[in-house]
Amino acid sequence: MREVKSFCRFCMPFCGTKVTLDDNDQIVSVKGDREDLMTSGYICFKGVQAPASFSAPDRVLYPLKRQPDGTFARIGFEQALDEIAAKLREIIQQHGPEAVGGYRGAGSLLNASATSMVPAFLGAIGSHKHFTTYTIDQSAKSIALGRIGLWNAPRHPLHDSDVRLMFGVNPLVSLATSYFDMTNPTKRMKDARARGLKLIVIDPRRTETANYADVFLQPYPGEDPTVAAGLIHIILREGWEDKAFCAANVADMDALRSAVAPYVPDYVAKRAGIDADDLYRAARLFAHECKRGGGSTGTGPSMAPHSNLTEHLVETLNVICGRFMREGEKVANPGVLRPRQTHRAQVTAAPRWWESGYKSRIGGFGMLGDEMMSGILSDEILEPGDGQVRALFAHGSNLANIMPDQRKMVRALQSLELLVNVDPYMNETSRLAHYILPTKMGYEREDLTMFFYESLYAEPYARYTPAISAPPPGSELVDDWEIFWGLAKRLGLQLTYDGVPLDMSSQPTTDSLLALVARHAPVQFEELKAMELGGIFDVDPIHVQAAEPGHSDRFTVMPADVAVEMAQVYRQTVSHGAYVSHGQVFTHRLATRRLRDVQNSCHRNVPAIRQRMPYNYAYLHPDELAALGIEEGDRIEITSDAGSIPAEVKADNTVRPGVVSITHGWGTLPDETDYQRDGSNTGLLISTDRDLDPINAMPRMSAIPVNIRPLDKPVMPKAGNGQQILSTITL
Ligand SMILES: Nc1nc2c(c(=O)[nH]1)N[C@H]1C(S)=C(S)[C@@H](COP(=O)(O)OP(=O)(O)OC[C@H]3O[C@@H](n4cnc5c(=O)[nH]c(N)nc54)[C@H](O)[C@@H]3O)O[C@H]1N2
Ligand SMILES: Nc1nc2c(c(=O)[nH]1)N[C@H]1C(S)=C(S)[C@@H](COP(=O)(O)OP(=O)(O)OC[C@H]3O[C@@H](n4cnc5c(=O)[nH]c(N)nc54)[C@H](O)[C@@H]3O)O[C@H]1N2
Ligand code: SF4
Ligand SMILES: [Mo]
Repeated sequence: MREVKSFCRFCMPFCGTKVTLDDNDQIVSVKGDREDLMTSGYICFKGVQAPASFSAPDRVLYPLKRQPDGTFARIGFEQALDEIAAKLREIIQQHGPEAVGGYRGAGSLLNASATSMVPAFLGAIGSHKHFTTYTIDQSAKSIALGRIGLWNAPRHPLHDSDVRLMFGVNPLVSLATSYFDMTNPTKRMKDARARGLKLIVIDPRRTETANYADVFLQPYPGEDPTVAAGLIHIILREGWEDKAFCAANVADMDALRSAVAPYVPDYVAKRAGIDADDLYRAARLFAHECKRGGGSTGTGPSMAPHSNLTEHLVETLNVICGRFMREGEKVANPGVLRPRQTHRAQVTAAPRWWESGYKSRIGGFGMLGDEMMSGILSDEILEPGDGQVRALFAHGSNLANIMPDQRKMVRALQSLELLVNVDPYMNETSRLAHYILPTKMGYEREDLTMFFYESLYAEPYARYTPAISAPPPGSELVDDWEIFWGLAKRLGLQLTYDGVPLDMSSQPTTDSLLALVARHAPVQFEELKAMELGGIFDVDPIHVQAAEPGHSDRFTVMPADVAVEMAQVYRQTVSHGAYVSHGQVFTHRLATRRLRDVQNSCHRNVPAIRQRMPYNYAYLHPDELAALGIEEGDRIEITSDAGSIPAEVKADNTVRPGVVSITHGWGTLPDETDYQRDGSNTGLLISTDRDLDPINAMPRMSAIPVNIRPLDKPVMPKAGNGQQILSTITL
């Protein structure tokens, strides 16, 4: 037995850990590491349960190929790549490069050596069909910046902010927000509060984060555009905006004034179901009493209807209150692994990236960076014609479980000529794949802290870890990148990896790829490797520079398309308790949420986690239970205009009446799901045939109008299916 330091890679903060290994280098236990530079000993239950995750019975230990009868048989890794390459060659020859697609999820985005591989591979093939979870998550953030414009210097860091305004984000549970601190957030919150940070939280549930709020607004889900417009209305009416900043940097204050004019506090309060005085208190605290720190959103508003409008208005709050760093201020985190940038106190006018360049054949959607919109992926696969996706790589994404409109996504995956799932587990997507190429997991591979969101750390921090544990005995597992490099080599493609052409004649190593990722760091890669805990590289501080002489770009806070949507939202008639959606009437709104012990669809295979949480409960206020004549533990059916799911009820007085709060990532394949065993999949309540946002195809994934009906009798378990490995986990 020995103890080694490393970091967990199950979710974004990459908590520093002390891992006990047995003599075969298998993980025995995991603890938080108090000496970790960022997380100071914090660890969650998922992280502690890593030994069970790494040795879970549904871990796939060697490559598998689906047989004609639907079962899987072992295949050698090289043989699998040969066959996949041959099939790809045939598909590309017959249908062209656009017939090949790739999808990256959390398992790819948390893997520093491999995450650039899918875009590199598709780029080399010449296909645009690159998707990630970003466009079913918070891509509204890019749309807002794309329409308002970008400030060329950072926002105020947490330690130097006197206020934060949070719409539908719960960093104390999700440890993931672009504008708080994901490392040890409860400690960060307590420290910040002790220092005097003011907090405003807007959420239909009194969240763990809301418990620290000075002002807590608990609106109905889906009313964020109304609430944000109301805040702007009050701020402009009272003259609390940063007038000098607006005069110098905003082009269209008058258009903003007229767009928010109708959003008077009484209208907003009535529509959102909040108190007009609380709205005023929030506006006053944010804009008048505090001067540093801004507003941000999370998945709640970004999944509800009008998500791009909400994000636009929240960013507008930041703009009109001038909540950006100014000339002369020191940038708290100029980055370590990414190239250092010059920061200037100036605006880049709205780039509206998606309006030029490639447009999708389905719906004519543009691109965000090199990504297409996930909301149309199923149709890109199902819809015949030029450019139809026929071969798909799922890289670290459990598409068959987590995609909205689950039934349609599953149908699409089943229709593919080639589905390759690059994933360590026999999950729902694996069960539909032609090939499952299992990979090493976190502690089994060399890694770096994630370079593309390193700016989310409070300080310029980076860390390397060696592979500390061995893959399970008897396994044949590879590092994820080997799959894409091996296929590119077979197809004669030149990969450009993180901007650098790779040598395709001799196979790289994980370390050589990580050295490329770290090529901009202020220390040599070998030096970084030698720093057991990584480092905070506060070298050559960067200060915000003055605007370039003559620079005249301005923010556009109320462009015509946003003004049209503002007016549309205002004209909507909303009657709470009787929501109309596609001709049907619904009583409640469903709000999405995250739970501490699971990460999307992951960790359901850990027995200790299932003991705490056998399925995804529907959380309802106790008054709702009384009104529905049900008790905690009873089953309900939740029905939207797209489908129905069963759920067991938990009484929860933090949830606003009128709302059902339930998480995604549960259930299994639609026709095989048995609630008792699997929980239920909220993706079945979402349609991607309609309700897609016109810019980023964002589906309606929160604030979904639903009806709730008590189920007379419990759903009886169906006979187990031997192939469903998940079912072997005892609840
Ligand atoms: N433990 C754990 N951590 C995770 C994840 C996980 O599954 N488990 N998932 C990871 C992922 S993929 C992501 S993207 C991040 C997301 O991180 P967050 O965005 O912080 O996600 P949540 O914790 O669900 O917080 C969303 C909040 O929005 C509220 N909400 C729902 N609908 C609305 C609405 O219409 N308006 C408003 N104002 N609020 C609403 C919910 O009540 C909830 O409190 O978390 C990451 N971290
Ligand atoms: N209804 C509804 N649907 C949602 C959401 C919602 O709130 N409501 N949230 C959406 C959001 S924000 C997101 S980000 C998505 C999440 O979508 P995904 O990212 O697809 O979700 P995860 O379940 O986290 O899947 C990660 C996968 O990576 C695998 N994995 C783990 N480690 C590795 C590795 O080292 N290599 C490889 N190759 N794979 C690995 C895991 O086994 C797992 O299958 O779900 C979205 N879907
Ligand atoms: S929060 Fe938990 S799962 Fe995420 S990195 Fe830290 S220990 Fe791992
Ligand atoms: Mo996400």
